[in-house]
Amino acid sequence: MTKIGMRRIVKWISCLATVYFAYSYMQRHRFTTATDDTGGTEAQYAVEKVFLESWQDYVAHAWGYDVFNAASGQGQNFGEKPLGWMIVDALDTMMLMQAHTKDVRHRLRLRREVARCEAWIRDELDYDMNTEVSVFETTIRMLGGLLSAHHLAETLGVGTPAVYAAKAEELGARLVPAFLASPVGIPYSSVNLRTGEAVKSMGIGEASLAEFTTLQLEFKQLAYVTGNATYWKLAEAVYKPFFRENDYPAAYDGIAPVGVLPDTGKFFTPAFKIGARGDSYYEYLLKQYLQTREPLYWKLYQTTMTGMAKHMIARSVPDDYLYIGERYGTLSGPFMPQMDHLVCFIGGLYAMAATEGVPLAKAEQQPWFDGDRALYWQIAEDVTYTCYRTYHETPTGLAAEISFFSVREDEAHDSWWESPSRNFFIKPTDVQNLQRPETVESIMYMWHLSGDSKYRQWNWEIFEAFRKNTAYYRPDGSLTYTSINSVVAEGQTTPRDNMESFWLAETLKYVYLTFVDDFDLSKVVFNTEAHPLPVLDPEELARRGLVTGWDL
Ligand code: DMJ
Repeated sequence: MTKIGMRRIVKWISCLATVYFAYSYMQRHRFTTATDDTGGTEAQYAVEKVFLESWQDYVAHAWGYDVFNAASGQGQNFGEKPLGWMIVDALDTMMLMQAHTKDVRHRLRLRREVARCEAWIRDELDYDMNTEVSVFETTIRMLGGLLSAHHLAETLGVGTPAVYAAKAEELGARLVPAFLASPVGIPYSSVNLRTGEAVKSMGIGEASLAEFTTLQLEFKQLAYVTGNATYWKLAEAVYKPFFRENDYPAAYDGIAPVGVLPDTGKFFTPAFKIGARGDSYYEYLLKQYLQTREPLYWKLYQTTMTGMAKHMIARSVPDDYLYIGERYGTLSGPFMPQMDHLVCFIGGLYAMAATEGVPLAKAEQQPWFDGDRALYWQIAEDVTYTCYRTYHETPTGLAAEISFFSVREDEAHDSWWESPSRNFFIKPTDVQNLQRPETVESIMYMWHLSGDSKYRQWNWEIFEAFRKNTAYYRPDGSLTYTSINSVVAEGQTTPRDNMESFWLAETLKYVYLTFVDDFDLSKVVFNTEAHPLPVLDPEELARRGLVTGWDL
């Protein structure tokens, strides 16, 4: 080639590069503020960046492992082989970001990472292992993750649906013995993936309410994808025994204790909580209705909401923050004015119950929008505000694992941290933050359903607090993100040496979706681990023989 020819080629390449960088810069800076009413392009970019930093640090230090000890930069597995805990849980966040990003370089990187995950799932992930796993955690994270990857691969064209469907079917089949072990169909809490041996939880062997009632969205979707109605039937069979054995819901106003004996269905531990061990029982009643439109689940959900208003909801002193407490013994027994961070999903749930996923203004015009729906919306606004305040008022801008609310004007607790507004306290044992998603989840729903820009501002503020306080620089200067020991300690936060998979699967996804315009919440149902599953057509379900086989 002549010198002139060479020069021309170099000129063309540099010309193309300039156009490419100018284009991607313009795309990124189309809107100038992260919380701009018209769009969140800059915020989207910032969240993608933190996601990619977190993810690529995992890839560099612990690729394939189930647990990522982020501060020390090491990986571990739960059993003899990896279950895909980080990879499968994070995958659909990458798929969604790839579909919605406005940044060309991010899109290319995300596409490469999706392909890396898919190849690992296809070639390395092997569920034939002599390892006992939690039925609940494996269902919500792995089965849910595989089924949503299947759904997004089909609808967004990002990946090979058959790879995910095959793995989901294999995993589902290996979880089935947990259901069959119980004489009444309430699954034991763990199962060995190779031998099928099912094991009750330690001690008396009770099943946690939230655990055996948070499998239904995934098993119903699996039945739909595989055409095997057994998955559907097994998942639904869990309800009848505990309803029948305990005169539930009538005798309990719809609020159930958190412990149940799996061989009979009898209630055991008399603790009533919407947080740990109780939370997603309530969530999956509404979400099954949204997934399949079976009226039974709407009826059940409404019963539980009435009971919640009667027995569990309270307001703090001095500013009336609405929160959901705990009861012990009976439903009129001692009330604990404390709320797990886990409860903060409930704002989003109430909002979805009010509008069924369409914007509030549209829902209010529907014949079904009645006084109950209006009340659900009001509770959604109030409890989401409280959860936001548990972030906004701490020195780090991050919420603690549990907040304890004031019931008296002169309330004081030695050695507990007191919020500036005096509405809540944090005990020294509860000051940690595990990068949990529930508050940003509710705020994401409130933004899409109300269009009120304050919700974007709140999630931006929380995201900034995560970015500042959960970022950790190792001694070699490399960056990671990790849970922290205290949200109230002054100065530098200390890391807990763990990046939970729900940081990638849920927290960053929900913050991200807050800044995606026009995300239609009436088309998908997020499982409790933020994996989006499709809303199913009732007529198609009936044609396939997938219908509810029980009633109250
Ligand atoms: C997640 O695994 C799920 O959201 C679950 O339902 C509750 N806890 C964590 C996140 O906090």
